Amino acid sequence: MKLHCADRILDLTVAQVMGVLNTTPDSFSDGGQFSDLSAAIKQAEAMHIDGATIIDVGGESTRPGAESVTLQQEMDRVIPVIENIAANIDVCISVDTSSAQVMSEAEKAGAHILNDVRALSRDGALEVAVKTGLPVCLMHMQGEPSTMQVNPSYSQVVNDVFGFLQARISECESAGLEKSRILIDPGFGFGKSMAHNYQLLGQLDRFLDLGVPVLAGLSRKSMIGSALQGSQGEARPVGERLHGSVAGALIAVMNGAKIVRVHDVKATSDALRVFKASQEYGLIT
Ligand code: 7PJ
Repeated sequence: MKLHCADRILDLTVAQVMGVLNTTPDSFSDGGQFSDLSAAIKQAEAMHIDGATIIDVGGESTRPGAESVTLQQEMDRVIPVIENIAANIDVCISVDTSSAQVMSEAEKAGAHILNDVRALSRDGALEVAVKTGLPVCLMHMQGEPSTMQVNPSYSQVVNDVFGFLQARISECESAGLEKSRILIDPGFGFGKSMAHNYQLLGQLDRFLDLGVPVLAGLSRKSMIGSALQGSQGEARPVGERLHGSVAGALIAVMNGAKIVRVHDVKATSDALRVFKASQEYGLIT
């Protein structure tokens, strides 16, 4: 299965690693240390060398309770980074945004994939996405980041998320976005309890019925921190979730994910290479 991304082709017969490049000063998992341009480029380069075939550039923090960002701030954060990566690194660039204007400018700056945690629901986003000709990741989220973790509720989480994504794929297709350009993501941590997240992870293969590649992002998220909680019930700190995150990424891929969005690229790539070798030698189907 090949995904055409502007002038590039991603081979999704093998699971690909998407490295997270946050340009937000308040990003929860890297403390904002990459907000400076040259540091961001260095980080992108390192992730590429470590095995990332996609770099996901984001300028809006969507962690629970995060403050909203202005359009200008988001533009100032992500566009120079995208331009610079496009000029210097031989890698696919995705832009993590919900804004139509940012999508449009990102495409001009050299982005290859649009990644929208709001599944193109904001004003103009769907129209702009169609115009760019780029592939789009449609993610499920219940609520908005500021309040989404307050009391997430579903009648049956896997069915509900499946139904949402199925409807969104149809709406996008009706608006002129070809199915071959669509990716879907159940949105781990976006308006989901621990139980919701693990039901989605355990039944991720259900989403393959939608007929488009599945992307999964659970790196360093609270579902990992909660599974690794200490004896007093305290969540494992964000900086100590590497091994748990690698396990989560591997489970996602074994359950059919074709792209995993991660912070720890080298560790994840190593795990996926061992998985691939096991498949090639017939140990796992
Ligand atoms: C995701 C994302 C995710 C997709 C973020 C974080 C929060 N995009 N952007 N899927 N998460 N497609 O990294 O914890 O899960 S930002």
